[in-house]
Amino acid sequence: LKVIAARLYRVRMPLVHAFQTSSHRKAYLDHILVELQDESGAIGWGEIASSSDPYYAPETVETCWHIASRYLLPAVIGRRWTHPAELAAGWSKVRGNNFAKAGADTAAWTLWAEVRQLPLATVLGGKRTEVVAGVSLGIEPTIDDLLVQVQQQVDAGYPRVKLKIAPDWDVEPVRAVRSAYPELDLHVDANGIYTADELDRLVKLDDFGLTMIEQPFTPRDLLTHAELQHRIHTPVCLDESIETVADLETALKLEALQILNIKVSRMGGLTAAVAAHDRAQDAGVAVWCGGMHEFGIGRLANVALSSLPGFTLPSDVSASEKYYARDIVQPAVTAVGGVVQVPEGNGLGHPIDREFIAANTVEEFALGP
Ligand code: OSB
Ligand code: MG
Repeated sequence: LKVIAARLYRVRMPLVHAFQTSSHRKAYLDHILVELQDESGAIGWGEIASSSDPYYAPETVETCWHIASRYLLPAVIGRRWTHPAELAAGWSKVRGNNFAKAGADTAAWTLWAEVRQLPLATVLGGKRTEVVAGVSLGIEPTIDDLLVQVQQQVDAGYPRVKLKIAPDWDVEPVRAVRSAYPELDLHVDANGIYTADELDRLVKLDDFGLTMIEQPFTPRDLLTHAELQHRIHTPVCLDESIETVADLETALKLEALQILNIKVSRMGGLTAAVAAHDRAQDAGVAVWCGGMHEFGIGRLANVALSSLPGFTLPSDVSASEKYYARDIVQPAVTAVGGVVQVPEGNGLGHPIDREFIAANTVEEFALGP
C-alpha cells in the first residue's frame, strides 16, 4: 500500500452529560480524525482522542495536532508498506505522543482492513462476535446525583459500573452505591490522585467487594502500587502507568497490578495494544479496554480490540448515546443489555457520516491531493 493523501479534522462534539474526574470537568470534546487514502482510493480512519488539557496524559489537542501534522502524516505519505506496523516504523523516532500516534496507527489498520476486505476485529485477531460493555461515571455534586446516574445505567442493562474517586469522594460514595447494589460489578478509578501517605485510606476500600481499584497513584509510582497490591485483596488495575509493553514488564516484575486497562490511545495504537494484550495473557493478567469518550471511529476500534480473547472483563465501550446525541458513524454504536455487537462489515464496519463530520469540523489539515 501507499498513502497518497492524509488529512486531519478537528471535530467538536457536545457531551450529553458533563463529565468530572479527579482533575477536570468537560461539557464538549474536540477530537482529531485522521483520514488516510491509498493509491487504490481505499480510505482508513483513525481518531486522536486526547483530552484538551494535559491532565490525564501530557498531550493536548494542540500537541497532537502539531505532532500529527508535522511528523506523523509526513512520515506516512508516499511510503510503501504491507502491514500497519511497517507504516508506524516511519514515525518510530518520535518519542512519546502516544495519543497522536494512536490516531495515525488506527487509520493505518482500518485502511489495511478495508484493502483486505476484512473486519478490523478479524485482522487484529479478534474472536468474539459481541463484547460486554461497562460504564464509567464521573464525580457528581452529591451522592444522590450519583445514585441517579448508577440507576440509569443499571436500567440500561450495563453489568459493570466504574466510579471516579478522589480523596474527598471515595469511601462514602462507594459505601452508598454498594449498599444500594450489593451484587453489582463495581470498580473505582482515581486517575492517579492519591499519594503514598493516603495508602491507609485506600486499604479501607478493600471491604466493599470491588472488582478493582484503578490507578490510585501517580503514573510513574509503580512501587506504591505494588505496596498497595500487597496489602489488599482487591486487584489493583493500572491505566496511566502503562504506556509501553516495557512498562508492563516492570509492573509485572514488581507485582504492581493484577488487572490491566488497555487503552489504544495511551499505548500509541492498535499494534501496541495487541502486544500488551498478548503479554498480559501470557502473565495471567486479565485485561479490559479503557475508553477516552471516543467518537464513533475510536469507539469502533475499541470494540474490535475488545473482541480479542484476553479481554475477559467488561470494556469501556458503552453506546455512543451515553456521551453523544448523534455520532460521526451511522448507525451509531449501540448496546443492548450492556452487550455491543462486533461489526461484520469490512474495516470499522459502520459508514462514516462525512456531512456530519464536515458540519462539526473546526480546523483542517491536508497533505497530498
Ligand atoms: O481513566 O478511564 C479513564 C475519560 C477521560 C480520562 C480518563 C478516563 C476516562 C474514562 C472514559 O473513564 C470512559 C469511556 O470512554 O467510556
Ligand atoms: Mg482510568
